[in-house]
Amino acid sequence: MSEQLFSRLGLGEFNPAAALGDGSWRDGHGGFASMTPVLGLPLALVGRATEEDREAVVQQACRSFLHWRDVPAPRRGLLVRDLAIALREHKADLATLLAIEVGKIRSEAEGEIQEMVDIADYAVGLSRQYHGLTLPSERPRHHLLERWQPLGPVAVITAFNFPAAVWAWNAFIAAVCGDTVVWKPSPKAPLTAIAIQRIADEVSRDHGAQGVFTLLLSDEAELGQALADDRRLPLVSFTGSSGVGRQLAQSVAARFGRCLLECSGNNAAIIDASADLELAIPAVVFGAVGTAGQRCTSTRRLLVHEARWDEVEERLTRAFSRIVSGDPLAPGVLLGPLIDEDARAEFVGAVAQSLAEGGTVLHGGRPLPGHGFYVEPTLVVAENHWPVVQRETFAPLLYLIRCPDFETALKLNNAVPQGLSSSLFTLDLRHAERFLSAAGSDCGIANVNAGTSGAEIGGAFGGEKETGGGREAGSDAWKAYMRRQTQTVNYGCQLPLAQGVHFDA
Ligand code: UN1
Repeated sequence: MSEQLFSRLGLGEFNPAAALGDGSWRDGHGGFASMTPVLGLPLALVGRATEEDREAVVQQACRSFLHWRDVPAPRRGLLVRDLAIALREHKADLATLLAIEVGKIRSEAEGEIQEMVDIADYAVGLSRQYHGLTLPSERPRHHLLERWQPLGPVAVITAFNFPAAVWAWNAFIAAVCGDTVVWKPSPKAPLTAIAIQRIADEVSRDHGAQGVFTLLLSDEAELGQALADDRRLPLVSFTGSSGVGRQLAQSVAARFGRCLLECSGNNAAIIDASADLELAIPAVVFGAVGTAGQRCTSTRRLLVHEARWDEVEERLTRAFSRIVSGDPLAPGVLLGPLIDEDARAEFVGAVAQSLAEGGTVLHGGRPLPGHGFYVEPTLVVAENHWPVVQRETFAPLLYLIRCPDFETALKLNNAVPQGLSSSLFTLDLRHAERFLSAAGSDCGIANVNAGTSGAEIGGAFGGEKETGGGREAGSDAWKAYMRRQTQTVNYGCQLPLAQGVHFDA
C-alpha cells in the first residue's frame, strides 16, 4: 500500500533536499531517514540541504518576491484557492502519509489536512479584504493613510506535530500578503513536506507563480540558525520548543528581523464545582490523549475542585482504561505512538520524576513493549509547583491537581512559565466571566466548556510568556506578514508643516 501511496504523492526511494518552487529540486549532500513511529523503522531517505542549496533557495525566494509583490492580492488569492482544491483532492492520501510519518490516527490526520483547506479558504477571502486605513490629517489638503505592503521572503520553521497545517497557516497567509516562503520542516516529517511541496509546485506552475513556495530539508540545527541569521528574511516564523525559540529569537532580533514564535504550551483545564462532566470528561480525554498528547495545545494539567474530585478521578480512570492504542490507521485506535525513542524516554523520565516529587499514578505510567514508540495513557496525581509539572512533556500524560476553590484553580492555571491555551468547565456565569476577564486566564486562548486543544483557524492562534507571543492563522494575524506604511499625500499648493511649525528658509 505504501509504495502506491508514495508514487501517487511523488515520493521515491531517495528524496531530494531542497525545492526551488519552480518544479526543480536539488539533491543536497548525504541524507537522513524519515522514520515511522508506528513501527520504529525507516520509511525513506531524504537529502540534506547544503549551504549552496540554502543559498539557491533563499535567492530564489528573494527573486520571486520581486515579481509576486506586484501581483494584485486577489490574483494571489487565486493561487491559494487552487491549492485548496488540490488539497481537497489529495486529502485522503496526504492524511495517510501523515499518519504513517508522525503517528496520528486517521481522523486527526484528516483533520489536519482539513485545517490546511480551511486556512486556504480563509486566505482566499483575505486576499480581497485585507485593508488599510485613511486617517484625518491635521494639515489642509493632505491625505493621510496607512497601507499594508508585502514584507519579503518569510522563513517558516515547523514542528513534527502539525507537519502540514502549521505550514499552511503561515504559507497561505504569507502568499496572499505578497510574500514568498522558505519552508524548513521538522526532520521528523520530511516526506509530508515533500508531498505538499510537489502539490504546491504543480499549482504554482499553472499560475505562473514559480518560487513562491520553496523548501529546505535538514536534520541539522545549523539550517534553522542560518535562516535566523539571514538578513534577507525579514520574518522568521518558528514553531517548536521554548528553548530553541529563545535562541532563534535572539538571533533574529540581533539583525532587527521579526520573529513569530509559537513555542511550548503547558495547558490546564479547570473543573469547577458546577462543571458538566458530560462535556468536561470527553474534552479532557481528547485534550490529553489526542495526538498522543503531542499538541502544543494538549491538556497537561487538570485543576479539579475538590467537591468533584472523586467523580472526576473515577470517570477519567475509566475513560483512560478504555483507550485503544496501537497502529494509528487501525479502526477504533485513539492513541498512536509517540514520535520517536527520545519522546518515549522523556515520557518515562517525566513519570519517574513525578513519582520522585510525590506523585501517585492513577492509570498507566509505562511504555508499551514491542515495535514503535507506544506508551500508556497516563494519569498522575500531582501538585502544580513541582518542577515536572512546570515543564511541557509531549506525551499522553495528565497531571490531576486538587483545588479547594475556583480562585485557587485560576491562580494555578496561570502559575506556569507557558501561556498558550486554557479552559474552564463551569455552569457558573460569574466564574466563566472572571476566567475571561483581565484578572482571569493569562493565556492566548481561553475557552469555557470546551477543551484546550482543537482551535479553529478563524481566531488568532498563539500564546503568551514562554509560548512566545506570536499569533498565527485568523483574525488580524496576517499583519505579522506585512509591512505597515504610513503615507501622506499633499494635494494642495502650500507646504504646511505638522504641529504648526514655521520654517521659512
Ligand atoms: C500545535 O500544536 O502546534 O488547536 C498546533 C489545535 C490545533 C493546532 C495545534 N488546531 O490543537
